[in-house]
Amino acid sequence: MLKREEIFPVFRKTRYVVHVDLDAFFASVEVLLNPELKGKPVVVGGLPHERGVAATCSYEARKYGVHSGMPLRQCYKLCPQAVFVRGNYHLYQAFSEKFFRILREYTPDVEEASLDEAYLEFTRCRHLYPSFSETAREIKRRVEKDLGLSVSVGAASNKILAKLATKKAKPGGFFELQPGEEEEFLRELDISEIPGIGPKAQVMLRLLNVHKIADLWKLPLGTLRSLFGAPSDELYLLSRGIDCRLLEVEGKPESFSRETTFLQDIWDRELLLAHLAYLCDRLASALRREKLYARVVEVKLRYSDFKAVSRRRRLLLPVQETSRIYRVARESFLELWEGSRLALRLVGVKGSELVEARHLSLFEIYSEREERLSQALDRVREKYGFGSVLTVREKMLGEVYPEDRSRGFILKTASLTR
Ligand code: TTP
Ligand code: MG
Repeated sequence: MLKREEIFPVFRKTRYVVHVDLDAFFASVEVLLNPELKGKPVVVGGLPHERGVAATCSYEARKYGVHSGMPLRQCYKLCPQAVFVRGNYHLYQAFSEKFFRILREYTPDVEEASLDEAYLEFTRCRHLYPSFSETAREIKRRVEKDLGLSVSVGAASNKILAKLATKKAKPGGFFELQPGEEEEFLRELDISEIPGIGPKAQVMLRLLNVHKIADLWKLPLGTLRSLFGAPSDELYLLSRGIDCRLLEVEGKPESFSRETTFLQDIWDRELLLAHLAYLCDRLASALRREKLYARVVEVKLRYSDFKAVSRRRRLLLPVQETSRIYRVARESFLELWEGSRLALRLVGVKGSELVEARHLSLFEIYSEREERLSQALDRVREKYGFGSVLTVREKMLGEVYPEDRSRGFILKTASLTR
C-alpha cells in the first residue's frame, strides 16, 4: 500500500485533526432531562404506533437491533419495552449551540459537520498547546461536564481517520490514531465505514467479494473507475487513509435568520404573532451571542400555495434586543398579512447588515438596563434551556398545543446563517 507520505509529503505528520460526536444525541438529552429513563431503551422520533421513523435511540435500545431511520412500528416490534418520545428539536438545537460554543474556545478552526458532530484542527494553533492529545481529552471532559452528555472523540492526522477513530471510540471513548498505525487500523474495517460508499455501492462491491477495506485495496483504480466513475479517485485515496480535505470553517456571518414551517397552515392572527415573537426572540439571542446588531430586519411569509412575500426595513439604529426586533417585525408582518389574511405555512425573520457593538456610535448604544436584563435571560436559558423563560406571547404557543410545543404543529424550524 502506498504510504500517505509518499503521495502527499506535505502532510507528513503535520496535521492534528480531532473529530467529536455526541453519543445517541437526542436520546441522551431526553435521559439527561428525565433521569428515570437512565439505563432504559429510549427511542426518539414518535410514539410506537405513529407513522415515521426513529431519529435516534439510546445504546440500550440498539442492543435490540433498533437504529436511526427505522420505522417506529418496527422499533416497537423489536423492543416493546422501550420508552418512546416524540422529541423536541428546539431543545436539541440549544444543546448543539452550547456544544459548538465550548469547542470554539479551544480553536477557531471548527467545522460543524452536523448538529452533534464537529471537526477541530489544531495545526494552526499548535504553539498554544503543549500536547494535542491532552487537549483532545480535556475537550471531551469539558463537553461532558458542561453539557452533561456523553461524547466520543477521535484524533488523527486528517478528517477521515479522525472520524473513523471516533467510531471506534463509541460510545463515550477516546481513540487516537498515531502516524504509522493507519494500515493496521483500516485493514479490518467494513467497507460501509467509508463515507461515500452507500448501500448501492456496497451491493456491487460485495458481489466482487469486497467486504473489508483491505479487500478494497486490491481493486485497481481502473476497476473502481469503471464501477463508480468520477468519485472513484477520492474513494481510492480515502480507503487508504489519505485525505487532504481541509476543514470547512465558517467565516463571519452576514445574516441570521430563523423560520418556522407549520405542519398545518395557520390563519389565526394571535397564533401567528406568537410564532413571530418566538422567532424574534431566537434571532435576538443569536445576535447577542455574537455581539452583533442588525441594521436590517426582514420578515418572510409563505402562503398555503407556496407563494412567498417579504418585507425588509432598514433602521436608523441597529437592533439586538428582542422587543425592538419584534416591534419592527410585527409592523412588517401586519402590513404584509393584514391585506390578505390568508393561511400561512411559513413565517420567518432575518437580521442582516450586521454591525459589531464597538462600531456603533455613542447615540446608538441602548439602555444599559435592557442589556443587563438580556444578559441575565441568556444565563438562565443557557442553564435551563431556551423554553425556561418565555414572554407571555410566546407562552401562548404552549397553551394552544400543550402536548408538545415542538412537534405538534411545527414541521421544522430552521436557523440559517449566511
Ligand atoms: P448521529 O450522530 O448520527 O447519531 P447519534 O448521536 O444519535 O448516535 P451516535 O453518534 O452515538 O451513533 O446523529 C445525531 C442526531 O441527529 C441524532 O441523535 C438524531 C438526529 N438524526 C436524525 O434525526 N435522523 C437520522 O437519520 C440520524 C442518523 C440522526
Ligand atoms: Mg452522535
